[in-house]
Amino acid sequence: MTQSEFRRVYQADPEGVWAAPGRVNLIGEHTDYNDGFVMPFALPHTTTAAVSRRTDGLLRLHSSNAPAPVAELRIADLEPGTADGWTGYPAGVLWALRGAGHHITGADIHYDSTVPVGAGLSSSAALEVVTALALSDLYELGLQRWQLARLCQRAENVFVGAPTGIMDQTASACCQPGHALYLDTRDLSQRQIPFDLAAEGLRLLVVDTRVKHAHSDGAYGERRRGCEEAAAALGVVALRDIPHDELDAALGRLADDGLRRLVRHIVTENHRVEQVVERLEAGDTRAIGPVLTAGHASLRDDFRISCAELDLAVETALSSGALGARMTGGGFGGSAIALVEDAATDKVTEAITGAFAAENHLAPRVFTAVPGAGARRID
Ligand code: GAF
Repeated sequence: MTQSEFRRVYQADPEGVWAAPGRVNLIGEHTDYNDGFVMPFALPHTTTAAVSRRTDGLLRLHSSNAPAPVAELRIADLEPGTADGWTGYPAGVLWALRGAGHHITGADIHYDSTVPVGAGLSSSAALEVVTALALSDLYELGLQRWQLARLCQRAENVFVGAPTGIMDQTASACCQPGHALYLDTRDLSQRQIPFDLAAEGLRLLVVDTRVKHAHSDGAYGERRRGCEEAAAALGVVALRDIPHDELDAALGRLADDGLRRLVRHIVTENHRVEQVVERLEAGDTRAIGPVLTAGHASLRDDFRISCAELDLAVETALSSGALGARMTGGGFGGSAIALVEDAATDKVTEAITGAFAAENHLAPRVFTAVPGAGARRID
């Protein structure tokens, strides 16, 4: 499909086809811009890119998901603000590669994607990472996965202008099938944690609420600035440097209740990531449920980034038998996750769908997430 569309659009065969996945974050929310811990896994949903090199300095972009004529950009002219909408992500990657001293003489790219857009499942990271990997391979740049992730984050932060952390790009670049990625966002050291729920008679449901509240982008930046202000007030490089057993003392040194709440979320969330890793490594998968649920309460009450739809999905999942549930991703809409026994899948799904209908919310999309592969060449 991606290949034949490339042929139709550019009248030639692509040199290769690459894929990069979206992600679900199991635990560790908003910790990544605090140098903390996260634990995402890759979705089977991917963005694929069919790509060929060019020699005339042009970047040509086309996507099945945004039917429009081919966008044509001159690589030498790329600066923040020079590419609109979805094209900003791949253009930003070219800009970041060039800024890092890599010589790219041009590319024709056609994209297809099955990653839901606006669902908090990292469709933008998938788009960035697939572009970076394809160009790194074709131009033989020899970039390692963590370097691709850093370049993609720079594209998103500076070129697109979204102040995100490094989790989504690293997840898309580094995840492995059947595993969750335990990542230290300070130095990008990582450990693959086996996460095979099917073998244990369990499932992780994703509930895409299909809402994205308008203030989400501004609120993300506000939370980030608040965390930085709190770290400065406490005299640490990042909130990651506050150990869990020193939380109360740190809170006692902050007069501002808003900052205290941010600190409490980040410090307890880092601790929850460690608890989830310990329980999974001990083979006690069902015991991660309450940790996930505690994470939701912290995001709702302390970090204050949940919303009515996410709370309803979580509360309904829990009251209909889920072992644990929480919102996942940036917040203010997007998706929630629920850990359920296989046998409870239909009951939980129907309860959520029914609760959304009763509140006149859009019908949510509920699906089972099985940990998939990170970015790769597929043809
Ligand atoms: C978004 C951001 F892109 C990530 O970097 C991360 O901060 C996440 O929200 C919250 O954990 O997905």
